[in-house]
Amino acid sequence: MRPSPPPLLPQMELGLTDTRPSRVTLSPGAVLLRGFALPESTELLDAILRLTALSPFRTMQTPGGGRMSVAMSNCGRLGWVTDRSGYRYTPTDPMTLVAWPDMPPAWHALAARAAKAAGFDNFSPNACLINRYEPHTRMALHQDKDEGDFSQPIVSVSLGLPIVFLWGGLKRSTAPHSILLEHGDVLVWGGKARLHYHGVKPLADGIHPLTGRTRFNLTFRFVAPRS
Ligand code: MD3
Ligand code: FE
Repeated sequence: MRPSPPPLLPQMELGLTDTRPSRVTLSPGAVLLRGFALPESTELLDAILRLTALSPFRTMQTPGGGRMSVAMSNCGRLGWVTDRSGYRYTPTDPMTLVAWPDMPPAWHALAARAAKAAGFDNFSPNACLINRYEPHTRMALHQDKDEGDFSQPIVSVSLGLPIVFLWGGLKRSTAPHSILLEHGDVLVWGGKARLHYHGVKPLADGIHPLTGRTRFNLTFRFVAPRS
């Protein structure tokens, strides 16, 4: 029999106060906004279910012939995909052969508000990658460089189980720092941080009251229209 994970003890029940700062600059251009999306987290989770009923979660093939362990979907004008022919953004979901679902206005507004809070005005994402992690799912160190316009930040929203996020430098060889991303946390990556290597450690098993054994991550991007 598998040992069951320890029950979650809310801090308040333990009589503890979270004294960590809510806004942390990790490096120039990289800002962690702890709990920024907490007030709308249940609405975000409801919307993820609605959107992924239209464009279901799927694991994608890498150009090298492997398969990513993260299950993905998208909303917005463009969606990120990978298959044997490479990484790219497409206006159509290759699984359903119709356009990706519209980005909910509340999602666009949240991403723009977070970017502004981190010092990036006028962020208007046209793509949102929706990642789903189950226990053991991980994401290897990589750069996000398929967007074409690196003057715009990327805004990421974490929901459900916590995960250890790895944040490296401009070269793959730079040893990454570890930082815990929790339910409701928002990260903004712009300026010098935009092309930094990053990834996540394998998701540790657990039970989140709103998502069960799952973590979701939303990444809001501005993808330059192809000329
Ligand atoms: C730093 N996702 O989808 S989010 C990705 O938790 C991705 O699902 C991870 O990396 C996840 O591409 C990490 C935090 C993040 C997202 C984009 C970044 C950090 C970033 C782009 C540039 C630098
Ligand atoms: Fe990434």
